[in-house]
Amino acid sequence: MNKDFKQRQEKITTQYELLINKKNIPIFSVNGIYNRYENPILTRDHVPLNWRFDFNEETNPFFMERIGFNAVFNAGAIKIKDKYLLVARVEGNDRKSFFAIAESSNGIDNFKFWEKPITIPQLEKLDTNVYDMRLTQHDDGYIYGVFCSERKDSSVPKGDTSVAIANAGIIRTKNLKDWERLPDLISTTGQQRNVVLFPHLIQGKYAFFTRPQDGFIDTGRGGGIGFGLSDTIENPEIKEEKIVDPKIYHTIYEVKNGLGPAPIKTEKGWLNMAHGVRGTAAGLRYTLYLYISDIDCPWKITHKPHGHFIAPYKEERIGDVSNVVFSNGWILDDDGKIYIYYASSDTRLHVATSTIDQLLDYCINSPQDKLYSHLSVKTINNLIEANKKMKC
Ligand code: M1P
Repeated sequence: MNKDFKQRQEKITTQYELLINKKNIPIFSVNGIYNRYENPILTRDHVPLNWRFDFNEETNPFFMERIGFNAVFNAGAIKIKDKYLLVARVEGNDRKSFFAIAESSNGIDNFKFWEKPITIPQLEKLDTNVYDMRLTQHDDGYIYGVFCSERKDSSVPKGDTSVAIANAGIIRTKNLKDWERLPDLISTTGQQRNVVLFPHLIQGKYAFFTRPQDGFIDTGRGGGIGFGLSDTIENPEIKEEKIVDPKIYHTIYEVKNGLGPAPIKTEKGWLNMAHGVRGTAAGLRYTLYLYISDIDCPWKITHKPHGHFIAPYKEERIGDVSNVVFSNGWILDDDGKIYIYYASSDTRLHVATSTIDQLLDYCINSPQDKLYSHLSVKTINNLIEANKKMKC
């Protein structure tokens, strides 16, 4: 056996084993709302070696990587039989994203990919790219995966090779292994990304949070996070969308927003996590925020704390698309602990933990955004005055 081949294979395998078995440690939380952890839970280096290297010395004498991966991020999440499962967005060096399941027994470290990525069944119109799957365990017995299906816009002039159309693709399964493809969601409001299915029927129908948009990047008149109902899931169609959470001037969701994971039903209403996007001189900044909406009328927001809940921090700020945090997966355990899976800068995936009690307290008791600087100062002064009384 070629010495270099053997040495490289051994070194790379040892490093890989160390990485995927590394323990993760919570970082003390000053804000007391959630805990970050020391290490990202999935990166491109976690992609299994047999997806990347040809282990045959005759065909790969230099033990070179044959298939390169660029990033692992934006993951849907679900817990089944005590296993924390993530359907991660894996992006190859060829810029194509696909989905792959990674599993851990504690939700914070030792995530390992299943044997092979998910093969998404194709419709007549093929998906050029797929990403950001939201998982929903529905009362009808299926686990649904709603994701963005991206295709070239064939209506633009021939030389324009960058204009795309985004739609909500839908697949379902009972075992996360055999997936059935349903038709893409039809809506009357243009393109769709960040579409999320509720776990229960609402008014006897399949209910979705949507994000109507005029163009592929620009939401334009789309207006914000929408809500709509479909009579069936086999032929999903939303005929009317209400805007639930509009984009607003000089907020963290001034440019656009979009729902994250499937909402969690709580005794105070639906707990929702979304991303908000604002413009800066350095480009777009994506942060995460929470709000509660009414159980029977989920399009009515009842509590919404001011500003962001999680924003890019330290090394999270840097990556392929810098200054971004994005989340499309969380898991609520029976004991009330919540695992929030968020990605930083379209490059790597992290976990933060909290509890349902902490997040409801945060949503209900944090001040709202009053939309003007002088009103923010008033809110701060109210707290200072209240704290003065505590000292007496
Ligand atoms: O690059 C940041 C994010 O951009 C898109 O989100 P939105 O549709 O709200 O702009 C998505 O492509 C997402 O995957 C990505 O993380």
